Amino acid sequence: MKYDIFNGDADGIIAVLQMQLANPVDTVKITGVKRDIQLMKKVTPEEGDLLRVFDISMDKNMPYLHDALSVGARVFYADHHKAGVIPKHVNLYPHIDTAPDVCTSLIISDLLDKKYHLWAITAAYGDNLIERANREANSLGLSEYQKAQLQELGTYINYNGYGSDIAELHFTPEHLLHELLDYESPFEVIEQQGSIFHTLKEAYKRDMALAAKAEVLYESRFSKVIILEDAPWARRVSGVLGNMMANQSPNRAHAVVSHNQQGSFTVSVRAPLNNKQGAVDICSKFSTGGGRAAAGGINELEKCDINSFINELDSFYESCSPRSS
Ligand SMILES: [Mn+2]
Repeated sequence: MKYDIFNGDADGIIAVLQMQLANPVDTVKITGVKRDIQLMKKVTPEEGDLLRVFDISMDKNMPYLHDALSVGARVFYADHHKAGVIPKHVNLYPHIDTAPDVCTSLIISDLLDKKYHLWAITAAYGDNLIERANREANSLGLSEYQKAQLQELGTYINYNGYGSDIAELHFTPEHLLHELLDYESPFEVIEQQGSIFHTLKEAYKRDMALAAKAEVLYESRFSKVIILEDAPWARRVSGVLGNMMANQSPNRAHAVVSHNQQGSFTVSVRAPLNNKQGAVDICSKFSTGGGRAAAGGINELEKCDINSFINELDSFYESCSPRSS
């Protein structure tokens, strides 16, 4: 069997998209909502299987990776999240780069000689790597308008990945991948009337209009925390809202708190854009937290821990903020 195992956000979907456009392979697709990252757990590999894994932390999948290798499966692994100690194994092909301005789709684009670089740029915008995406776009001579278009598409695909479970998403990540495979270039799906781009755009606008009224839980020079109400739309905007606030106020850290179906909070953290560090460290202090330097999350934060979280967040960025104000 062959498997494509990928995160359900823009970066994960577009990593597979590039591979499949370059060389269509019939694979079983294993994916989930954005926060569902222990995806290798969902596979029972056998000898001779090929597992291609995209945009999920190797560290979080390590036991399943070891299982796969020990039964004699081959594993291609491309990612930019915390990796842990990468096993040395003849059947493991790791492409890991945890630099803060790298995403999985850019790693894949390099492997494919930038054949679908417009798609990789779209994914970089989706992962909110705006500066890097702009730089790559400039190298291709894209106009400001074209850059804005790719940023929109990346944002919408990313937005679609957020929710408590697949049922809360507008499209399953697998379906979105399937739809996007019709387009060699992201500009084609943007230009086509009635395409999935336009459907997502409308949905995004509806949800974001509701989000504009969110309650501010905490605000200082160093951080801002907002809380959303307990509703599917709120869980869908929780990630993109953090990115949007980060872009608007680049010197502050941001957290978006939402209610989950386990009765606790789900938290999405963005480090200040001008100080991309610490998000993963703050989130990892809580048992279901993780992420990378610039962006992290806590899947299930007990409600009684909210003040301790806010305290960790604010004091971290206070302590590393430049002294000049
Ligand atoms: Mn990513």
